Amino acid sequence: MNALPPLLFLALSATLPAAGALAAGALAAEAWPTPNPDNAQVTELGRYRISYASALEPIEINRIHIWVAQVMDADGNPVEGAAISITGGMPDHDHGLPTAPRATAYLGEGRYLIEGMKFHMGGAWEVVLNVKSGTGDDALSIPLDL
Ligand SMILES: [Cu+2]
Repeated sequence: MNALPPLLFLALSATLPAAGALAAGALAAEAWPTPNPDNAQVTELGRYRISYASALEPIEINRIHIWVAQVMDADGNPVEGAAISITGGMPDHDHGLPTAPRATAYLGEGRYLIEGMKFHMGGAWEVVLNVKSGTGDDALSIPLDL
């Protein structure tokens, strides 16, 4: 009696993070930014192809916003169940990101919701998406000129 039926458990797993994101003030599902796979970039070791979209386009200084990253494997299949961590900063200034962005929900089709993105000054930034999955560890460094 204490185990959820598998289908119900899957449904809860899929909806709870999204509900949390909405409570945190994120955009409704229909408004999530949509990465364009045609713009995908290959990770350092060639294990993944990642495209991303920012809810702020262009990105504005000092505004917390969300990104969506779409992660495909080298064959173009969506990568599910990956652990994504976000690092980065301004290499020229020797400081990191002012926030600790996190991947908070899986949106399907290899897409991951990233909350807490913020840049607090103009200049050359670097955002690093670190991906761990059964396919292996790899990272993509995204240069941004803000
Ligand atoms: Cu700086």
